[in-house]
Amino acid sequence: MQIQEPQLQGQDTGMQCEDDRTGIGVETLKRAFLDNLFYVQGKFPALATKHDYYMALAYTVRDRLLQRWVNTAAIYTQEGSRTVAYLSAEFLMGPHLGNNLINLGIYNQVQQAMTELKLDLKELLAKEEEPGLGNGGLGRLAACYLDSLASLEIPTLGYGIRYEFGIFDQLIRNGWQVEKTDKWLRYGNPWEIARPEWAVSVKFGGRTEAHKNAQGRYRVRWIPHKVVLGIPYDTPILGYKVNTANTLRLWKAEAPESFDFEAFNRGNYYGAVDQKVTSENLTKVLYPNDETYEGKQLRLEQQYFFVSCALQDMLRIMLRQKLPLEQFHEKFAVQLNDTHPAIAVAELMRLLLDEHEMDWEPAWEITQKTFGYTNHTLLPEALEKWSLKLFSSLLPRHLEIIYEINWRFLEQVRHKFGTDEGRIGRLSLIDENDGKFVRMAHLACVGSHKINGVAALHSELLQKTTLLDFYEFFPEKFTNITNGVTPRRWIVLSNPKLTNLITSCIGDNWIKHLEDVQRIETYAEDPGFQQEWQQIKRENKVNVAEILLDRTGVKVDPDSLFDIQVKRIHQYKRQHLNILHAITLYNQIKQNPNLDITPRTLIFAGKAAPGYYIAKLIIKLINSVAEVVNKDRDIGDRLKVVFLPDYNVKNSQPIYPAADLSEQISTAGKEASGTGNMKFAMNGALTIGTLDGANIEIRNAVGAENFFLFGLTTEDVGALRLTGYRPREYYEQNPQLKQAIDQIASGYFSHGDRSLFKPLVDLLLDKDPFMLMADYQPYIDCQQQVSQTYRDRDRWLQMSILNTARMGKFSSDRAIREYCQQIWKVQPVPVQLAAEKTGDGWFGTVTSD
Ligand code: 26W
Repeated sequence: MQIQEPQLQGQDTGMQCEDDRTGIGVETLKRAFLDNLFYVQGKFPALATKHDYYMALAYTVRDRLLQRWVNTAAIYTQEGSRTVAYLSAEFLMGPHLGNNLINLGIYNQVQQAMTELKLDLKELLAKEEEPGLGNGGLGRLAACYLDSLASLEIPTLGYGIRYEFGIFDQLIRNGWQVEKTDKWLRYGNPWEIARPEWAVSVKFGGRTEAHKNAQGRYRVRWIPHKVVLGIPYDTPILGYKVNTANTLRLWKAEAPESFDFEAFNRGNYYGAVDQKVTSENLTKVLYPNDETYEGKQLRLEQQYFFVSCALQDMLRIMLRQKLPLEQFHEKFAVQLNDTHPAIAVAELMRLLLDEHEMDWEPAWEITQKTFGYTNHTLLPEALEKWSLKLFSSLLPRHLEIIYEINWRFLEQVRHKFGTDEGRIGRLSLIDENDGKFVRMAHLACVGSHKINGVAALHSELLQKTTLLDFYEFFPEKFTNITNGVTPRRWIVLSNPKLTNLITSCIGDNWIKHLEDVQRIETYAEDPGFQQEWQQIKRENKVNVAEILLDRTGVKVDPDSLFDIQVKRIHQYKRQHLNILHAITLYNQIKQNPNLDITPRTLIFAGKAAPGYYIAKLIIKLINSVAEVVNKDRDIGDRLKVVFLPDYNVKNSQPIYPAADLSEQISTAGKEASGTGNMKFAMNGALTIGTLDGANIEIRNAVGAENFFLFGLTTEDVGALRLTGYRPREYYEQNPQLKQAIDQIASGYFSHGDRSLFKPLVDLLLDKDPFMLMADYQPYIDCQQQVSQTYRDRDRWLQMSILNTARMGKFSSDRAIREYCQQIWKVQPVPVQLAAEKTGDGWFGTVTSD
């Protein structure tokens, strides 16, 4: 067979002068696509796999991004723009292709081009391996914020870690979670560009030496035990229908030389290669713990590694732009996404003091003005603290700097409050209660000018409890910025049908200004609109029903109420409360086989941390209940329980649009914000929830009458704890609850095995740390309300429409505007396409550094 270079038959319609690398006409896209298949993948259609086609399309789209990316960098360099640096150990970006098609505004053209080539765009989109470089809420929030920052034309660099293995893939075997490594880079990543020319060195271990410099000043030199190279990999982050393409810069660890030459020359070839392997281990794998801190050395190494890379990179940018280091805080607003990057406070001090010979006072002023700190959790087990032993062996110089920061800080505390040793012990950066530890949240608080929580209740609780002493010392630092999510991914990309309906009524301005979606309120009682709304929800449910059948073998009825809880599996999120409801419904039907109840499909998905035994047991319980319920002929289509494996960004996208009911049932005071709650409500699901996190603000926004509220408040939880909580009493006094628990304990759902769920049952009856027993009956009653309301079709539809209409506040665009105004003090810098600006673009003269 003779292979020829790709050639298309026929004429380009209208746009014959389009550049093959940037044009967006359908014919041009087809030509560019086949061109990339040939020149990048080295394939032709007869041999190409679906994945080859995906890659060819990804490169075609990337080509169309590059002009914007390069122009953005050029403008920022030329204007020396003030820049946000978002430091996060996690970025849960999700697949890039679909999002880039939306943001470029070429989804329809590309779909047509693929159709004309007899390819299905949906199938190609499904081929993308998502970069799962995060655990859950915190990592996904970082991704939504990058989308909004670019869409609002704010100069931004996202800094993080290029984990070779992201969050594990979840398999379900015999009802149990099984973890599989996530080899997301296996077939290459078309969205990143390595920039080895900007590599930096990061030191670890060793010792410090004090000396006097030429001016007779006290200086410290750090003599490390090892050095690791950080190689940046850049991914463009395009804003929605703007020319801004910001950069996500992720760092990979490498050995400084491919060989340790000394060892090599001694004939120790394997020893030499070993060092390379050890260095590269640093960025091998994401820690899969969510909300549980573990004092693992490699985790601290990862944190320091990426933070040092990021700060050195910012210093390089300043030097290149010939800005004096005294202006560091004017050039960069650096945000710490939780305490994972909090070591940045000590590292910036070290760089300014030791490497750039600045004095303490100006260096400290710059540092404090540079950083903002976002707290994402109140759970005590999530607060990071590192043992002095580990810390001093890995970062000896940083420990000295932290001691000095602490000493000066506690002097100020004494000055303000006198010698109140209790208070000083509580505020100290060093925890001496039970062994000695560095408290990372304290370092972040002292080293930042602003500290924020992520929902109104969470920020209030931070100030009243976890960070109370800091709040009393510098109240002006504290603020709240309620989380938001990007409507581009979570409505436009995930729910195209709803997007078209809304746009056909009010135009498409709402995609950039979600407050505008309020204008659909006038249609909330319009029968024609309601009819279309219902039809779309039904089609989205049919889609999920097909996915469930395909992945689990369970057939569900799209006309039943889709009741969905998807999120990390955690005791405080109370998936097991939801399962108690499932068992209760099951028992009600069994006791009264003719019971006329609202048919429901309960859908669960989420990963458990591999070492979190109880969470894994909850997954097993869900699957065990599902097995009994789904095959019981008495139950029929009135109740189904399904656990969808491997919850991630890609798998979640069809879920939100298909929900009737969103489960947000955490114990009050435990969920900092939640963001899934927002994605559901935006897509017209009604929420059943507690007064926790952002639920409170969602309820205020959509109206109490359009929200199913139940359960203890934060105050109730505190009071009940104080008066002595006795979970077993609820069990003994409530026959329905007793029956459900007894069934779990007796082996009803475990083929007679009474030991399987015993740890869970004992925990609930004896300790019940998250108060399921107290909230059980109010939850069941509230679910009864849900079932009643669902029967009133018009009422339900009206509530659903009003939920979507009133969710404008929860766009990440609003959240980012608040960060820009309150914390970062940064302005938009619009980018024009080069051709619009000057004849020859930004690249008139060629220079090299
Ligand atoms: C050190 C172990 C560890 C790892 C991750 C501790 C804590 C975390 C994160 C802070 C956990 C997390 O993702 N928190 C979630 O952050 C979301 C975004 O603000 C909130 O919406 C969720 O309520 C919060 O649980």
